[in-house]
Amino acid sequence: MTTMTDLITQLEACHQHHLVDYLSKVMPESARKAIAAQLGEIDLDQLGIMIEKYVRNYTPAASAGKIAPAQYYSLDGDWDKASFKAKGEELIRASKIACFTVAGGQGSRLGYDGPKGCYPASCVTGKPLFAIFAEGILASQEKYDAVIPWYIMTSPLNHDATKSFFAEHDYFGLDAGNVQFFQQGVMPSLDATTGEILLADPMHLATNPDGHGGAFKALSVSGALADMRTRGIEHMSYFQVDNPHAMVVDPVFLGLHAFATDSSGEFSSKMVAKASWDEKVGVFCDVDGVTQVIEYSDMPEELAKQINEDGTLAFNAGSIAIHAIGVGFIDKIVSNPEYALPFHRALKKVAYFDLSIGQTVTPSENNAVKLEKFVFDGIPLAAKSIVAETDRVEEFAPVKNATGNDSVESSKAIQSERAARWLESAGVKIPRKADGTVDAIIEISPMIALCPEDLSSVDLPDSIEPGATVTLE
Ligand code: UD2
Repeated sequence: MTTMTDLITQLEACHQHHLVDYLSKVMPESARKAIAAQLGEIDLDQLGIMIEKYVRNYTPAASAGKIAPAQYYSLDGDWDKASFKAKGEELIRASKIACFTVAGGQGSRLGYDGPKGCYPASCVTGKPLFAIFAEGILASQEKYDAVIPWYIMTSPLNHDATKSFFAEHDYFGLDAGNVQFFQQGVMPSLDATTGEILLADPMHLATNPDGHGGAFKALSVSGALADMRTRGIEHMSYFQVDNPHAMVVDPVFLGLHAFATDSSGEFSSKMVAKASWDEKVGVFCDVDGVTQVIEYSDMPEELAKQINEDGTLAFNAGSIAIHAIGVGFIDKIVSNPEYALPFHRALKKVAYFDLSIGQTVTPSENNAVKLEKFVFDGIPLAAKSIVAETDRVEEFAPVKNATGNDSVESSKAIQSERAARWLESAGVKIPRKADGTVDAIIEISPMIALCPEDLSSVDLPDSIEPGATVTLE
């Protein structure tokens, strides 16, 4: 156990003199104990190194190496989709696939006060994001006569609220024993100038979730990984909570991930052609011969804008944050320090308790450094990682912002468009406006169809009236 003297020595070594003073001052024993206990949970030697690197002596990383566009399985490419689909279906039928959703973020960008997954996102019935995925899982379990456990990573910001939401809704029809919630870790938020650990209030350090890259460690320490092993799960279908169009299990992609000769079955990804050079999605690149994602904020502008002879973007492989991850890969990452994911540094506004004045300060400018890990930094650590193209409308309708791009409104328009396409493929006449957009609002529940082919057994109308609102439940 760390003694107070050890703690003070460690704090001094990493320039946390404000906390040394605070712990040495006359203060209620409860506050001293609370702060000391939280500090005791942190690897202060390691944190000291990161404070030097990311705050006190921060210099942006130099160029990543020789960057080229990543290779990918293109949508209209000449590869045997039917055979990979059959192999993927076999994995699902054998109950070897689990779903994994990262849901540690709040709905703050949406202006929504609660876990993002509780946000009413479907275009007609306003179904919460969690309900849409739950229905997808229920329908897939039925379709493949399999059990598909669902692991949901929350954060301390929303763990209790998320669990209560599922309980209130009776797990949306899923067996509660097959849904497991676990919390990701946190990192202390740091003063951007001094590297001092900020306090949220006299009893608590200010912390932030450690990024979705914290998933590997959290899967392991929470027991979720062990649970997967017990159940015989071999691969996870990974998607973000903000994308109602994510296919909860995609047999073609899972088959490709697990069986393609250029995949080690460790970490595979889906991409869509970028909508514009500055779309806010990471880009699959080949850096010195290794596939990896360069986040949009780190992508050199001249590369992002580079175009091919036919006018398309050279770096067009946008990440929609859908992956397949082998269970064995999680072990590899968590048990080898050489595979530790790097941290990314973000400057943010963080309210803090100022010890010198004994008051909470709400800054108007960025004042803090948050350190986060990104799950896709696991990609270059896989022995062989593949990327597969998918159709944007089919699989990407993110709900991130209150208005504009990636907003509720844009997501709902994409949802209607996808439903319209599915119905058109089944012979239903769809009203369209002069600009080609659907002149109706259409929602198809995953319980009715997981893909257009599933509509073949559904009783459908011949046509939809212009301006109609239609739900297929
Ligand atoms: C993410 C990707 C971006 C692109 C885009 C597609 C990152 C850094 N960028 O952008 O490249 O693929 O999605 O939509 O991921 N989350 C946690 N814990 C955390 C932080 C985030 O669970 O500590 C979850 C969050 O709930 C959400 C997802 O990760 O489901 C994405 O996080 P974001 O909103 O920060 O990422 P975004 O939209 O900027």
